[in-house]
Amino acid sequence: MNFMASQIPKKPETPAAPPATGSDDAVVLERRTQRVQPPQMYQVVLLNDDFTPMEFVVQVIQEYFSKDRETATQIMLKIHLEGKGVCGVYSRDVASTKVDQVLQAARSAGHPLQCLSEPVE
Ligand code: TYC
Repeated sequence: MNFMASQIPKKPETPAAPPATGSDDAVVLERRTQRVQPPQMYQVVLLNDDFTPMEFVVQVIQEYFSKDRETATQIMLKIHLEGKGVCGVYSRDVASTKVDQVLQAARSAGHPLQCLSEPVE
């Protein structure tokens, strides 16, 4: 029978720091820099257009971005005046789902509202 290993075992990514001993035999733990980065976050942005009713945009922001009516109205007005506005910041998958939901709701209602997600920073 052949007992040869089919894969060379991988080295652990972050091997434990060996305790260093100083001259007085005290154990010194080495400080390591944290290498894991937080996940990239994505902001969901609505774009202004000349046709989608303000009330529809407010309702979309309330429903899909969990904003109260006043906050949703402020965001809608910012988009209306400045051309675009951030409605929320999420992980990539959640942001993508929000975009799909908003576009689906807008198309179903016959509005040209545009929505996109982009990495934060
Ligand atoms: N500009 C639109 C209007 O005057 C309102 C609007 C606001 C449309 C925000 C889209 O993302 C938008 N009816």
